[in-house]
Amino acid sequence: MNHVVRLTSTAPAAIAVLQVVGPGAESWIRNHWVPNAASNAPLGINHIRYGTIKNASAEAAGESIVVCKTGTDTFELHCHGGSTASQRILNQLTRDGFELVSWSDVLASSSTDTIVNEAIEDVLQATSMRTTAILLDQKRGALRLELESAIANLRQQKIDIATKILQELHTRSEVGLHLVVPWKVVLAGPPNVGKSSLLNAILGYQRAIVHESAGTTRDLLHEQTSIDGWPIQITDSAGVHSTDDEIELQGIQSSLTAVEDADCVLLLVAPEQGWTEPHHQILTKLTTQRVILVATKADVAEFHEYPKNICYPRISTSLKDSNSIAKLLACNSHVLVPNPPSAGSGVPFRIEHEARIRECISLLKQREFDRGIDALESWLQ
Ligand SMILES: Nc1nc2c(ncn2[C@@H]2O[C@H](COP(=O)(O)OP(=O)(O)O)[C@@H](O)[C@H]2O)c(=O)[nH]1
Ligand SMILES: [Mg+2]
Repeated sequence: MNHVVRLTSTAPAAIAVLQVVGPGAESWIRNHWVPNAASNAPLGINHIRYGTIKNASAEAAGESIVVCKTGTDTFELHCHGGSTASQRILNQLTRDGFELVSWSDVLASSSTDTIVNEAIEDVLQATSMRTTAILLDQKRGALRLELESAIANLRQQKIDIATKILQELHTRSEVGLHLVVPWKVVLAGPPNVGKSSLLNAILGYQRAIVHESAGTTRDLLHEQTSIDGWPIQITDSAGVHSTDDEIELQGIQSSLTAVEDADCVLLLVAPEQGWTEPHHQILTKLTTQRVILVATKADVAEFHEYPKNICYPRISTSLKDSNSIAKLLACNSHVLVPNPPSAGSGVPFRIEHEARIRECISLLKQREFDRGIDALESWLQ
């Protein structure tokens, strides 16, 4: 069967690689590809050849690619990264009868180890070296090894050791579930405390409009970045305050919903206004314990008068002091992942992994040891 697989991720990258497979692969390439050095020599295995894939419409420029034969009836086409160039070639191939096969289908047919397959799929979505390294550890078997060790201990009636292994894995699943899906970090506070300015300082460019007049930010503004290698979706929000303005009220409602959904909230307080009623209102919406109190505009005045019963980490920042922003980011990284998994340790990285481990821990608590072993073994089969 003639088919094509996109080997590289759809995330932005320098190069995209398509694998074209089947008895019709070579003739398709010969019909659509013009080698740079005119030659009718057959494509040998592992020979690298440069050329251009012709465009379906004769007027448009073709796409420069490298062709490499990697096996009988199997070729790789290396083209420019991003989705435009590769998608155009994919469209040409599928129009000519090549079936588009997904990565997960290829993995499922080449390996029976689902954790390995899942890790490979997630590595393709990873956006930092740090998260990639953790996922590669799981691909190499770190999670499987710890689960097998839990089973072996259960078989030897070492229930405490097995429970400890599973509990540690369960703790690590929190970071595991955020290797691809970013942590949601929300900047919240009353108007004019410097939320949009801080967003821009964290991102390193002017993403949000900053102005001395209150109510400049009216809607939620999301941006993807990473802090210390942890993927983050950072959200700037409208300032919370009392108003009758219908549009502002909608913005404030969105801010409070964002706080409710957040994995981490940076609650900003500025020296001019100090601690206000909106700060309390925001705190009542929290569903997370991950909060940092950020006293902004430290160059104007230092703010310290927090209410006594509010015990979250505190940081002072000033746009004029880049060290203070770096300190905030370090604090944020620590609040999100206080104990980063050490190299080589097992990390559950899918929702199903967390659920299976939680279920097994609960079986062990009920002293259902055989069912615990069965649950783990059926997962690893
Ligand atoms: N001096 C000083 N001014 C700041 C700082 N951060 C923000 N501002 C000013 O505070 C005003 C409100 O900032 P903005 O980011 O729009 O606040 P937001 O309403 O909370 O988003 C603007 O005039 C900013 O330039 C800071 O660290 N130092
Ligand atoms: Mg703003």
